[in-house]
Amino acid sequence: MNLPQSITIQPEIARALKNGRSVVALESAVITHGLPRPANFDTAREMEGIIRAGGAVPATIALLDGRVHIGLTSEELEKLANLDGTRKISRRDFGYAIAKGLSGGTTVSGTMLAAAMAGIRVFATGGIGGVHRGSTFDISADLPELGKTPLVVVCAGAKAILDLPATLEVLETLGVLVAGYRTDDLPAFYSPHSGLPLDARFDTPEQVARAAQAQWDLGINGGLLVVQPIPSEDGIPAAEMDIAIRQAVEEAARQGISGPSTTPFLLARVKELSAGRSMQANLSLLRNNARLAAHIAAAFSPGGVQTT
Ligand code: PSU
Ligand code: MN
Repeated sequence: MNLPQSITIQPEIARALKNGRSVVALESAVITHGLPRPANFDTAREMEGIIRAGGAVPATIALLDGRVHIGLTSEELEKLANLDGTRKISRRDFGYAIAKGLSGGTTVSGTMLAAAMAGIRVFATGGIGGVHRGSTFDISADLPELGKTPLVVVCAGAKAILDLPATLEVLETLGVLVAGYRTDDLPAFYSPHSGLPLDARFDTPEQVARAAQAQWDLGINGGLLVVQPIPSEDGIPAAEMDIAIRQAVEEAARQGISGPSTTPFLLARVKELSAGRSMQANLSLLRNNARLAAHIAAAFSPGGVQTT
């Protein structure tokens, strides 16, 4: 594999890709900006274990001292989880972070971009970014990335702190199919249901792999977004979450929080306002998505799944 100089890929992952074994990419903005210590490190390790248990090789992607890492050792993961002042790395940040020798967690957009370069086809995350409530010009770089980078992205919907109907509209415009996994409406991250109907549904990992492969065979080189509801026992009813979310959004506006700090601010505030319940929910859906992503990766046969 001919990867740019600035990328380090773990030998186990390079070998797995070469031999047609399943690999699942994991993001790291959730480690640096999404979860508090020590839950960030513990959860990252746990997700890697779940992916291994599902028969795939985990590839956590991050920037360390100006190098893009595809796969982290346990020591590297621990270092990243405990670093202060890391940058959130999305598409726009790579060149800058490399030139300045920075470390940071890759967002969904940053992770997709690096994963696709390495030939990884499946990626598990918690929730994608989207259109922010009340600020329709704050649109996450995750959305255009989904429109142009060929990866199956497994998530629990867009984060409920966002404007979900607007997020679905933008994804449609960008040519991204949002498909429910064993559900007919968009999950709202902390809550299993948003009530927003979806136009596509999959019930098995094989169906997902077949659809993605068919799309890519046609040269439609965009993502496929698979949305899986949080396990019902860990879900928080949308109406309940909404009270905390509204308050957090108001506070962000009042305090002049903007740009990449918005999402981490809202997530942290919602966690406080929900007395930690939202974090338990976050951990549960992350594990659940890692499990499904491993099964989808396994459903891609070595030479690509058969579409006929
Ligand atoms: N999901 C979580 N926690 C997070 C994120 C997702 O449970 O912290 C991160 C993802 O990395 C996503 C990013 O790509 O938030 C979106 O940030 P923004 O809205 O600034 O694009
Ligand atoms: Mn933004």
